[in-house]
Amino acid sequence: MKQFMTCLASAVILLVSCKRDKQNELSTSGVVVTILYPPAYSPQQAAGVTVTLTSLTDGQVKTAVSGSNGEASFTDMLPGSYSISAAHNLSAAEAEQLTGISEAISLNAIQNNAVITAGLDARFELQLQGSALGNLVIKEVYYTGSRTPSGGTYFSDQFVEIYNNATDTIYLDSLCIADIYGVSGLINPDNPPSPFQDDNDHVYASSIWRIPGTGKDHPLAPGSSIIIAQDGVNHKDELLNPASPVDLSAADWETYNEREDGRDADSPVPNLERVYFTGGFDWLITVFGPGLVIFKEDFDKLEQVPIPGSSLAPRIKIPNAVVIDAFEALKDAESAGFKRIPPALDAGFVFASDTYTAESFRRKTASAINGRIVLQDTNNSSNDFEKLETPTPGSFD
Ligand SMILES: [Ca+2]
Ligand SMILES: [Ca+2]
Repeated sequence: MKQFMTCLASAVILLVSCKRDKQNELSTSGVVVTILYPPAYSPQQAAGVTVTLTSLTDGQVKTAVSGSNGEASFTDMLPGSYSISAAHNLSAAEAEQLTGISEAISLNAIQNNAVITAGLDARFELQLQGSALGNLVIKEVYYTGSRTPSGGTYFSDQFVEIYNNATDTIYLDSLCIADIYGVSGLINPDNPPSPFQDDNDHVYASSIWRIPGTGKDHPLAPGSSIIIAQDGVNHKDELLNPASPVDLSAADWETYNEREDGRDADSPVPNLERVYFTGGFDWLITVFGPGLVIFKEDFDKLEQVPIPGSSLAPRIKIPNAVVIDAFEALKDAESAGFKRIPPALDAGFVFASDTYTAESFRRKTASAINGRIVLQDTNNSSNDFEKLETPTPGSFD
């Protein structure tokens, strides 16, 4: 009898131990975590990223590195709740390959409470996030104006196009555009350069227009643009200038300069806010070559500065630090001494062959990332812009 009991006990122990083995075998799982770059990056799969699984039960940590397919694999994982995290630093050169924008960036991703069930292989997908790379840029400026069929001059068809050159949506609310004070060259023999030239830390605006909105009213997707027209009409109309190169009736914004005498027309195109204005009938930017900046800053924070030796209205002093992008055009190749925009914002300038040539200046394409055009931005209009025989509002053709 005693022998039998011992035997039975052994059998029970054997059974238990066998069951425990079975449980251990069942309890581990394989886990694959796919790491993706932010949506605007190409390719999407992020290789070489260290992925960390931290058990929320006992704090145990396991790591694996993602392969070229973006997958990091883990074996023998015990069931339970985990936190999955990934962090990845890109050098400027690496970021340029993936986004077209040459800026170093740190990317991160985290998923809390990832549940691993006993015996079941699990897959998770994490998308890395980071601050936007790139920014708004001036894509095209058509300032030269055009000739009418009878050889007259026409300048109401000017426009500026602003492009989202970044990896994320940018909200245009409160974005300002300004033309910078100073002549474009020796238009008259006694023309002096801007009296503000010695100040390399600011630009001095003659007029400022602003996109309305309360913060998130006007999103602009990566690779998209807006057109700001002097007048948002079809300039090819018989009554305007049939020889104009542009129809701006589909412009996003126009500069409507409301006046008692109604000299500027208010087309159905939405109006920019006129923040500060020292021009005439309309926001005519000089056909000899304007200096332009886009920026964001409360107008009330900007200093109003008298023009030395002039009784004209004060100009608005804008710090370089708030300027997002700048464009400088001067009268001709010999006009470098008339630069109005500090080298830190724009080290060069463009020039047209003459006034009213219908020539336009468009920023060069640096690369295309998964179909999204990335524009060249070296803060030098001489390098970054090319002269076109005719404007290309809203396109690159
Ligand atoms: Ca207008
Ligand atoms: Ca309007």
